[in-house]
Amino acid sequence: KEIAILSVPFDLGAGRRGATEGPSAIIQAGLEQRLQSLGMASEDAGAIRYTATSEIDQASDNLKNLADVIAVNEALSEQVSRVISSGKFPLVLGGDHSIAIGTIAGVAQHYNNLGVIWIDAHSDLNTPETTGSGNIHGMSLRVSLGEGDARLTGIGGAGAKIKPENVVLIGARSLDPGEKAYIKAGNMTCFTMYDVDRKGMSHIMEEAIRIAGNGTDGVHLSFDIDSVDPGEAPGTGTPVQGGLSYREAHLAMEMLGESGIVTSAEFVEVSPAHDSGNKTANLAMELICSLLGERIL
Ligand code: DIR
Ligand code: MN
Ligand code: MN
Ligand code: MN
Repeated sequence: KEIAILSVPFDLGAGRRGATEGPSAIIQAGLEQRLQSLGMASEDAGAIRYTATSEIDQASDNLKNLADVIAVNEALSEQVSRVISSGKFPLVLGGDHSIAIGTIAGVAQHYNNLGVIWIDAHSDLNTPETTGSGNIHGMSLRVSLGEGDARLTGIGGAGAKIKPENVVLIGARSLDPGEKAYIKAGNMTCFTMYDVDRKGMSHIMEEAIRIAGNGTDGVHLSFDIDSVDPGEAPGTGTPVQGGLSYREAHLAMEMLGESGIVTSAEFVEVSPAHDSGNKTANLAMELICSLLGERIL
């Protein structure tokens, strides 16, 4: 299947700027050539264009830069849907994680019961009521579940795009009180770093593939590069120690690739300004290749 690469140079959903340069850094790491050597055709579908508002409103409380987040995600949702209609596999490069709102809204137009594998140090399950930062990249999964500000949940059509029982979180180690309460109360599976340490990544991925694939008609992978340990992925806005090792991250991608269940993917939060050389963008490029079929032997 041909890969359509959609770049989303956007960072107004995050508290620290820098993820706008993520897509170009991942592409410049040699993504297309490497996919070509795997025998995969890819098309650089270009950057999402949207009309930005003139003012930066970091001051506005619990939904910072709301107008820009809405504008970029409406445009992204349309582009993602168009890519799927054309029979291609959408590969979205962020950008901060607020762009998952648009990606999932676009993907969900084509699947009645979409599974989601969300690999992240965080859970991005905040609402305007529970957020401590006001940054919308900490709310995107909750918005996709149909909860939060109606102007966000309405992107790409009103209502929930996914169901909590079809979502699997992997790699969590920094959760806000409201996020913990939601996970503990609900039917969403969350494999924290404790679980990864205790059971091993191989077992965790077998479980994740089984749960996200159970009764679903497609599976979206949302990969926040801050899931990986800052030693391997320093170039990101909100690094958290104690993350996935280099091999755990690759194994997750290799097993997802082998499973054949993934129907769309996004890689977010690469911030070259915080990187050491191009280490983190290069890692993201490699992980994409592992997902799409690259193997050691
Ligand atoms: C925090 C950090 N939970 C927030 N979230 C991040 O701002 O809501 N998500 N960094 O990726
Ligand atoms: Mn995230
Ligand atoms: Mn984030
Ligand atoms: Mn994160």
